[in-house]
Amino acid sequence: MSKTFVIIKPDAVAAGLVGDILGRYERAGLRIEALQLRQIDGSFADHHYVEHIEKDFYPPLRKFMISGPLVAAILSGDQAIEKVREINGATDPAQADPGTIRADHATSVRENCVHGSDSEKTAEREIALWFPELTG
Ligand code: DAT
Ligand code: MG
Repeated sequence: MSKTFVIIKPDAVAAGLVGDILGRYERAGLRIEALQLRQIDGSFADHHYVEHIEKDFYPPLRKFMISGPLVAAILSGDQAIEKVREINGATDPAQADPGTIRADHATSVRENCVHGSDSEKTAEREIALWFPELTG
């Protein structure tokens, strides 16, 4: 059993895709451990995307991430980190496998519907950042 952290990004919330996306994770056997609709500010986005803040693509990504409500979630299950990234698909929707969330719904590399932690260490860091009340 492992835990991972997921974001349903503002584009997907605005497009009415929350139910579709959560359903894909649940049908893959993952369990929702925490779930929150919220809007973040720029400094919070900087903490979440700390490894990207120096990159050229970051300023418009930051603007996008604070542009509207998003859904933050903790999911648990067997191979949760790997399963979520497989269901999400490649970062660039043009490269994503058919049937993945990004292939089906994302409109660009930047507005790509979902985030999933990329390792156990990242999942721990992101869960502590987004759900501090659940972290010991
Ligand atoms: P992932 O979200 O698949 O883990 P990442 O960590 O490399 O991808 O990048 C984080 C987010 O930044 C990604 O979901 C969308 C945005 N991004 C990455 N590369 C980009 C690029 N070349 N142009 C625009 N946005 C980009
Ligand atoms: Mg990443």
